[in-house]
Amino acid sequence: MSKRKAPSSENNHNNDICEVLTELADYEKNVSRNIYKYNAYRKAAGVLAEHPLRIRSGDEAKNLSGIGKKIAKKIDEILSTGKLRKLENIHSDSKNAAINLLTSVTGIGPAKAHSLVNDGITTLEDLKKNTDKLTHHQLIGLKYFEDFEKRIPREEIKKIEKIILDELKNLDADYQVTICGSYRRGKVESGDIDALITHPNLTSDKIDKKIKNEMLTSIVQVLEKCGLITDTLSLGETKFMGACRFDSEHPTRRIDIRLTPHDQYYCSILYFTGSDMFNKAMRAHALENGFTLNEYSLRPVGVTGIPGEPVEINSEEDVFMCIDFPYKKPEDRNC
Ligand code: 8DG
Ligand code: CA
Ligand code: CA
Repeated sequence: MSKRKAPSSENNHNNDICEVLTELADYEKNVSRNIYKYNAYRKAAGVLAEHPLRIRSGDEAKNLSGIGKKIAKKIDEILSTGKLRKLENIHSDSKNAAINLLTSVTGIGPAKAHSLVNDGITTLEDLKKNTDKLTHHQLIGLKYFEDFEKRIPREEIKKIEKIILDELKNLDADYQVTICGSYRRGKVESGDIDALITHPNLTSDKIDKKIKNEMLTSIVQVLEKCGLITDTLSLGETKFMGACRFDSEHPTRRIDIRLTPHDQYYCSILYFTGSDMFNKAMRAHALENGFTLNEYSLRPVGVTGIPGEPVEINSEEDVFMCIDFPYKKPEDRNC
């Protein structure tokens, strides 16, 4: 999805400011396509969400990392008027509104949204009349637009998790499954389901693309057969993106399934648990301590700047320990 949510609102003393900054971030990403500004607003929102006190002025906010003069000025305006003119102007521009709407259809990114709007396609009705302009992924996104906009209650993900665990156990008892994302961070609702799967036979040194692809294909087939998976958006070598449904009483949900080598499993779990802001902070900390961290591995970076061989990782805790970062439980990674 092209829109990422505002940082957690639970215990957030600066929620109103965070919401405005997150909307500005979305605008920069989807309309201006300025990723630098997008990241700056996201970072500022993240820092404010984490701040244990209500911010009383832009000057005070400037003491926090990631908040400079321009954002501080906006904070002053929000605090004194309860709104921001820049955002009001953005809202009143119909082209922006159209791009925002179109980018909320899965598969439609900012570039595609711009091109559709330039062709005069600005509403879901317009999209339905121009299906020839859409890819298979975008068509499924349009088909389930209302369903995909709905948040998924934790209890429902729990039930879906059980189906996946049971079905894969039947396929091969050695499969390991972890539902990551906001669900693993303990959220009561999630935007989609992020399933991470590994198998002891799958290791990065003897990766056989064909075997990997066959494994993922057979996993998807089993989940289709039992009626959980309803549609495929894309099926790659290691990543499946699709739709699933618990039963006909429930909406259709977005599900991502990733197959990861066994020796990379914990780095992947860490990455796909997020939050993305937490990942950013952790990666930066890793670098300061001479390591490079990504969804695959943790590697030392020598003076040459070239990453060395991956460190052997057998748990998430191992990663925290290696980079000297105090361990945080998934529930505490919601920044
Ligand atoms: P949600 O689905 O409830 O909205 O939240 P989420 O589970 O945290 O977000 P997600 O979009 O499903 O992404 C899952 C994790 O993937 C996220 O928590 C951290 C990792 N991730 C990043 N950066 C990005 C990114 O730019 N896009 C996406 N989709 N995921 C990212 O660290
Ligand atoms: Ca998710
Ligand atoms: Ca996801």
